[in-house]
Amino acid sequence: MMPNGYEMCWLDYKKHCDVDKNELSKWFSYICLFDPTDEFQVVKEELAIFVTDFLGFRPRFFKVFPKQGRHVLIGKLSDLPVEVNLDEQLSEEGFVLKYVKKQDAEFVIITGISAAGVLYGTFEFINRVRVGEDLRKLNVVSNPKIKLRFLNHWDNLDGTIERGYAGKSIFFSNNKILLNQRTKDYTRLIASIGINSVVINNVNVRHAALKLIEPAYLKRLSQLAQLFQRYGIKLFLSVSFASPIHLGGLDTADPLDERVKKWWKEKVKQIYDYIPNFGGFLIKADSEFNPGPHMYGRTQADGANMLAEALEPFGGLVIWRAFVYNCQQDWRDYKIDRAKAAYDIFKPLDGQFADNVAIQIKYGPMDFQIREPVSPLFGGMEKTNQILELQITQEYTGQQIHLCYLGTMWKEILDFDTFSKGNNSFVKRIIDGTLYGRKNNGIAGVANIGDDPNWTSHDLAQANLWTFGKLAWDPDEDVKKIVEEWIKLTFGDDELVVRNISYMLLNSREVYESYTTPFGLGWMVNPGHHYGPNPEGYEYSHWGTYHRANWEAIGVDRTSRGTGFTLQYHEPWRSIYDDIHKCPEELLLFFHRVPYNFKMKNGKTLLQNIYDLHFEGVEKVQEFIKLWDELEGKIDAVRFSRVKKKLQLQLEHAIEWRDVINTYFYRRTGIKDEKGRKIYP
Ligand code: GCV
Repeated sequence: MMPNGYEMCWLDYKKHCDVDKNELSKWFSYICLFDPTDEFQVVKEELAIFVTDFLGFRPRFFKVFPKQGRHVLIGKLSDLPVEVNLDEQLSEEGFVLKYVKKQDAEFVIITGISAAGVLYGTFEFINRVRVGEDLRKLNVVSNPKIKLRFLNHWDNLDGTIERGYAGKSIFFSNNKILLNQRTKDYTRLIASIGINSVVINNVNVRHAALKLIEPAYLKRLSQLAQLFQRYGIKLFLSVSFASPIHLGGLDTADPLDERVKKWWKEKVKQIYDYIPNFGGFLIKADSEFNPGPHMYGRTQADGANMLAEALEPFGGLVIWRAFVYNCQQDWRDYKIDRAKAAYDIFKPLDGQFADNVAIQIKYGPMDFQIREPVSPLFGGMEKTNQILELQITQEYTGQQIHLCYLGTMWKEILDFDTFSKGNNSFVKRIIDGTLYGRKNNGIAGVANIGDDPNWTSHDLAQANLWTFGKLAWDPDEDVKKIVEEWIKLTFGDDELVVRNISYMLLNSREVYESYTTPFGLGWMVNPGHHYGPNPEGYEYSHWGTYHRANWEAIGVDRTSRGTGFTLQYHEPWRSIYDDIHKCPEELLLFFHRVPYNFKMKNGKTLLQNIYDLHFEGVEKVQEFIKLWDELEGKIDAVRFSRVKKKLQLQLEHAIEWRDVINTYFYRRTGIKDEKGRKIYP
């Protein structure tokens, strides 16, 4: 526990695994730091916290090169007094951890080309020490595969967080910007998982947030940006496309209007005067009542490029969201399919976006449901920078009350083969820039943190934040390995602790899916806050999210015979999704309208599968509780009981989901559960 009352997740250096601290101390009594340009202040700070908390003494730093003993040696590659042979080339943010013996002295070296690289290496080094890795075997070269590794915060200036489930904003309160110890600890936390870009405010830019790019806020933002910079992070802001009207007094925000262009150019210059390392803008335009270029008959490219032109001289980026769709649909209109919108709007613009524009695309064509197919826009655009948007915050996935580890889902998305350039055209190869050779690609996660003492409300939801960073650094990394490392750093390396928590995390997404909306159904939530079951909550609304269940069938026909959504995919997906017998069953109801008595691969009907999954899902939550109970006494009492309470609540709410959904279908169809379990008539 930190002195000011909150915890530092995986960075709490007091928790530890079974390691020989006396042996380890020998490496740390004499840390050699080569820092001619004084860039490693935060590296020093981090090591000082680590050695003090973990080993129990304050380390000393020296600039001389020792001839004897064991030492940690830190510096940029170009400044090191020893030669380090590399098996792989280092990129700007990459790092090296290497054991070297030189005559009577032994060194573990942390190095990189940039200060950020050395900092990332320091965090990784500390993690490896904490889990007891043999330092004499260290030989790591690690480069981030994805260039832009974003956290997006949906924080409002009044301190609330849109879709936030872990308290209030750590950035804003009462329309003021917060800058305190917590801001610094946040920066440490996210730098430790390799995040290099942060948007601190909500994409829905309203009220005071409209003024964030005014001098009254820019001064303080520049201090925040400086803090971020010390940890290799760039500050970005969400801005309103209508800012020239709100702030500039113009009567238009038309991107082709010369006055509008001029206004943005001057505004951008002013921002850079205050914040020389400013990252750029994130824009939600023409989306859910936010203004955009469509209002003026212009394209998304016209809008994005106008801003890009203003940012270009300063090296700034425009991150432009593809979440554009008609949110005023009539539910009676069977021709419009929201799933098709992003592709229909953006695909024709491929090649028209400026080099410093990146299109940020939600992973699925709808909106962060527990299961959706991967958006066909990945693989649809070849000449456009792309950012994959994921939701770490659990809006539709249990709101940090339910255990729902998302790493397994993200891995499936990253590993999805779009076949856009033949085999192996994976999403991860699009966003790491290797498939299409574009430069400004990335990954963005909508953050799940707030000012709760444990940052994420559910302690196990910290694993989602951790995993996001790890996959952003290396989308090829194994999720099980990522999870186990997190458990060891967070709860220690007791075998049962690692086994049980790992099992719970790795299975939790399927469990949540099974008692909520399996087979790609989605959306059966209460409108507005999106928590808890409501089978027809969105059925007659204007949001374009319908399942159209009647007495004999459910689902939307999105095949070539229906809305034509499947035609947005490359072969073989187009044919696979189009065919009810070939479509992956977990997505069946996303692509097809299916009779309840449809026979599935396991020989049972669709409806019986729905009933079974809901009963089994609840049983699995009971199993999670049993597994958690086995850990009593093996992890600290505070966190044990906090998680226990969440699991009990999850069980209660899973039962509600089970009964509401099963009852809904039973009442619709009149078909009984084969096994005669309790469903309400
Ligand atoms: C920030 C969904 C959410 C909104 C969110 C929106 C978006 O519709 O419910 O809260 O707005 O997505 O991603 O822009």
